[in-house]
Amino acid sequence: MSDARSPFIPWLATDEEGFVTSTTRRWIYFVDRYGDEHQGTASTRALDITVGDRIRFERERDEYLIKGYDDRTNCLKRLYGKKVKLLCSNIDVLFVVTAVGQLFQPSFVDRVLCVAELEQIPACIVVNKTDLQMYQDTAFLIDVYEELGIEVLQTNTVDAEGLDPFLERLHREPLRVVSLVGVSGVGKSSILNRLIPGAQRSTREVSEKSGQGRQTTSQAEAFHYSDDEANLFVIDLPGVQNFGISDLSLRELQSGMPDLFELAQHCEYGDCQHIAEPNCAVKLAFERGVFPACRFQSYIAMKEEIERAKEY
Ligand SMILES: Nc1nc2c(ncn2[C@@H]2O[C@H](COP(=O)(O)OP(=O)(O)OP(=O)(O)O)[C@@H](O)[C@H]2O)c(=O)[nH]1
Ligand SMILES: [Mg+2]
Ligand SMILES: [Zn+2]
Repeated sequence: MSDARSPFIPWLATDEEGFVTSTTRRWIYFVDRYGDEHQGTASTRALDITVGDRIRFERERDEYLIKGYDDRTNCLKRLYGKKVKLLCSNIDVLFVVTAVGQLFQPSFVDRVLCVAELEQIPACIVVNKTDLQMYQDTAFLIDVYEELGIEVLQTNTVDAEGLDPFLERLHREPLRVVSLVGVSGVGKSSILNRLIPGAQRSTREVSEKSGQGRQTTSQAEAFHYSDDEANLFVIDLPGVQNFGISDLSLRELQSGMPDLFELAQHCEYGDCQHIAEPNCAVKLAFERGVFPACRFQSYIAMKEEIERAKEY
């Protein structure tokens, strides 16, 4: 039965389909097309379920068995040690959240953008905490990413209107699932709480966190958001410090950086690594200041990480 408090999810076609909102070692939490919440366990075919998956379930008395999940349009993953961690799936827009000042880390942003590009997840950068002093570095980085063709939104969670650019993005096209990714402390959960006050995600200053690990958010969780123009889920991810990418090949790394890839077409050697080769168009562009130093540094760091992983 339809629950008056809960939203109807039009893109779940049948009563046996659900949308995964969170997972634990034991349980998969999901909502059905009427917005009713359930918890179930997975059959062996559905063990790698992530938040954002569309599942098919069976009900037997009060127990729910998840039989499988639909093909994913994409899946955001990162390497943690030697293990691939699946973060979330079926993302229509990935918001890479940063903040003014030191929390705007291009080394992190470039990793996520690279993985998003390879998974064909549209990405958008959010620079949060614009109520604080806007440093020159931040303005420079905003230019770098806009130049790359990536939209950069500026938000804060202090003013009532601080999320307007974010809301405008949610309203621009029909979206089902978006996700917030970023290092710890940039304000992902604060953005979520502003957007969906009922979510009540805990938020904290990084420096206040003692002895309990670095992140405030420890579990990925999807929250439903709707207004006159939007009806979608927002996934709040735990802060990620090391977004490992060493499962990628060097070829993938280059494809994941479209600006570098385009320049590389003009290198003398087809297999140019852009380190010490003669007539390297990437190095030349870097030396002339056309290819931003931060992008070049990110490339070198990711390349070294991939090569290190191969040595073992
Ligand atoms: N000045 C200012 N502070 C903010 C803003 N947004 C969030 N904060 C503060 O930043 C701190 C971290 O915010 P969180 O929302 O917990 O950050 P998070 O990205 O979810 O962090 P993790 O869950 O650890 O990944 C909190 O103390 C917030 O109050 C903002 O727009 N301006
Ligand atoms: Mg959080
Ligand atoms: Zn080159």
